[in-house]
Amino acid sequence: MPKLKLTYFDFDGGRGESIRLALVIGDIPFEDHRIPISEWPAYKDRTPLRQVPVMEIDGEIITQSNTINRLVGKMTGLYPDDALQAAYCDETMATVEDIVSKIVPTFFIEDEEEKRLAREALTAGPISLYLGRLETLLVQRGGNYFTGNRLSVADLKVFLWIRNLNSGILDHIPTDIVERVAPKLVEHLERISAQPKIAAYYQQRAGDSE
Ligand SMILES: N[C@@H](CCC(=O)N[C@@H](CS)C(=O)NCC(=O)O)C(=O)O
Repeated sequence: MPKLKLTYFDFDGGRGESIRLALVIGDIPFEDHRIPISEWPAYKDRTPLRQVPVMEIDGEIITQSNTINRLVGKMTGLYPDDALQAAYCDETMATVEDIVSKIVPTFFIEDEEEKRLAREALTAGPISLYLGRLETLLVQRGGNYFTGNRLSVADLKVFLWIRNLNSGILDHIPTDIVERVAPKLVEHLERISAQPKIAAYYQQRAGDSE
């Protein structure tokens, strides 16, 4: 088994979290190198693209979250062997990546009114569009999982984005937007959260932070 080290921010979400979850579900040991946001400016130049996540495999660096998702998915049985099912998995992950890339610029809007207008426009437009598309994909794939009728890294990535939207952490994006626009994604979130290894992992994380 290669030696794995994942570098990402020190919170339980974002682009690094599905990678952590896949490795936890697959019982694959890895070094979970978490960088406090306050230390990021000083650390940034040590990464190839000034971005995280970064995965080191026996010291060799791999960047790009979905590439790493596919890699750990293959290592853990959470990525399909079949070409079409793999395309479904990739499509779902790329869809989440697309919408996240549209939301991220609003983090840097300092004027609160400007941020509100930007996020309201996103909610009415792209966020609703992408939620609808993801719900359609879920239904087309059988209604429970995004590919192969079983858990994959695509489910982890969607679950984490929906959890983020529902959490209220994104000011000016209503916490009931998913329930209103794509209720089947809320059911999916509940299905994924209830997976025994995921539930146990977050229980342990909650215990660690007490
Ligand atoms: N395409 C890259 C995007 C990576 C990315 O934007 N990472 C964010 C965190 S989720 C980051 O490093 N932000 C800090 C910065 O840009 O300074 C990927 O999918 O890994």
